[in-house]
Amino acid sequence: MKLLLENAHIEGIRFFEAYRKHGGYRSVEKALKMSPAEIVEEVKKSGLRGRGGAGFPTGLKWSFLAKPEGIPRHLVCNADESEPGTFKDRYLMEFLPHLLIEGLITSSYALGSNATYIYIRGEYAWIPDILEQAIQEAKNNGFLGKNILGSGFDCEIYVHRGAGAYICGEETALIESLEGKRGNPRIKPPFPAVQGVWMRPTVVNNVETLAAIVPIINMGGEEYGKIGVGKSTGTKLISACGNLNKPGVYEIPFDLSVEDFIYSDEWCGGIPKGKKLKACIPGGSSVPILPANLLLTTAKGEKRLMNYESLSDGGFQTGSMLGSGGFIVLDEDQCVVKHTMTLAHFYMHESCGQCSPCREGTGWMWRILKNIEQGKGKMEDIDLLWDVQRRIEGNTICPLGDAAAWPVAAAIRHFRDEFEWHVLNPEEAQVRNFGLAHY
Ligand code: L3W
Ligand code: SF4
Repeated sequence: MKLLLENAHIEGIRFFEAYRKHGGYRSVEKALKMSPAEIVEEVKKSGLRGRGGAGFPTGLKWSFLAKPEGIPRHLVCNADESEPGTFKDRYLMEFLPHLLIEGLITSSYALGSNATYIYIRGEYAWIPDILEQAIQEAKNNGFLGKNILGSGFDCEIYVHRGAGAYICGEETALIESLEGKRGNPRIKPPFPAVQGVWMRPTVVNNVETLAAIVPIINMGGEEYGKIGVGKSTGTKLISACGNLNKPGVYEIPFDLSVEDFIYSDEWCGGIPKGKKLKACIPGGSSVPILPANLLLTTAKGEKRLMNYESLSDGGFQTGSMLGSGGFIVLDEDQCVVKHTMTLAHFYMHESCGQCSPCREGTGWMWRILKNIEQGKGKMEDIDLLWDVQRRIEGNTICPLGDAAAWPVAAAIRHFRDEFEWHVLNPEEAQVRNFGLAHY
């Protein structure tokens, strides 16, 4: 069942005319006849969880929004999709911009936001034009601007371009950047729901989350909540990449097994050249890597499914996270140490530098990993690396610290023999490391 991408392949669907012809903007017409509180109730009933990575219940987040007398409230769409391996929001915005705008209008009405912002990743340089055209078309047809469809509700949507910093995807760093400042995360609480943009109550939601508001309003929250498994309701966009025959963006049902997703021709079509599956990062680079056996089967010996609960079954000892849905597959030829080193370099580069465990720790992790990878490491470096990541996790202002620590911890936990191999076989390790001179 496709709830988001059903019409993605219709010619001209990027434009208002075709989008409207195929049922677009019905949810806005319906929503404007409801009260804002009724819409929040529908979203609560749907069980929708934030699609940016944390999986926080959307209806609950909306109900936290403070409503002080006379102070404007804002909705901000987090389109700063920068998590390595994650490109599903880009697909939505590029091919179905009106789906996002439709979701944004209804959500703005529900939350009382008359000025709504889309904060978009700087590297997605060609997408703001697509979004701005969709906004203009919606406005020309009475779905945005003053007195939308005669309801008395006014709403403008502004597209704000980021400048290419991963940290600006963290909601409070995004807010700082939107205000024109350096994108440094704020300490929470206060949460944005109480003090967000310009210290006004703000809801920050991911692109896919806001697009999902459209089917929720169209079919009703209760019906939406019946689709899926347990607390994983609806459907999920997955961006699949790495060693796969058919990488791409897929809308999956939550009862799909990881095995079917990788091997079935309907989905990713297996691994090129019939190579063996070595490991996978199922939810974007920040979540723990899993070796093939733990990826396909849970600790209880059940088939692992592509949903929030099943992917995290067993905690970080035997499980991982659905995260942002960036599904990265590694075949038997890939080196986990090299892979972990590359990620460590990314987090070091993207750390905003406010807290010392993250600012210093990410650099230390990269340097130790680089030594091991290049065959210059010692056995005790593996324990030192473990110690450094442990001192970062839970000791920082924002989740980037955790996100840098978890991949390192999981790589050592599940692939310690590979780290030891690099120490014991320095010459072979140096040969394998060719091509990484720039590090
Ligand atoms: C009001 C409370 N609001 C929580 C809100 C909070 C936020 C949401 C979830 O990190 C993760 C990160 C990445 N009153 C509240 C409240 N909220 N309690 O709920 O909060 P939180 O802290 O659990 O998560 P977060 O700060 O949003 C997101 C991980 O996702 N990730 C994804 C990274 C990158 C992308 C991308 O590029 N698109 O997704 C992947 O795993 O590491 O841990 O809104 O305000 N009492
Ligand atoms: Fe900045 Fe890292 Fe601290 Fe986050 S954890 S606030 S990125 S230094």
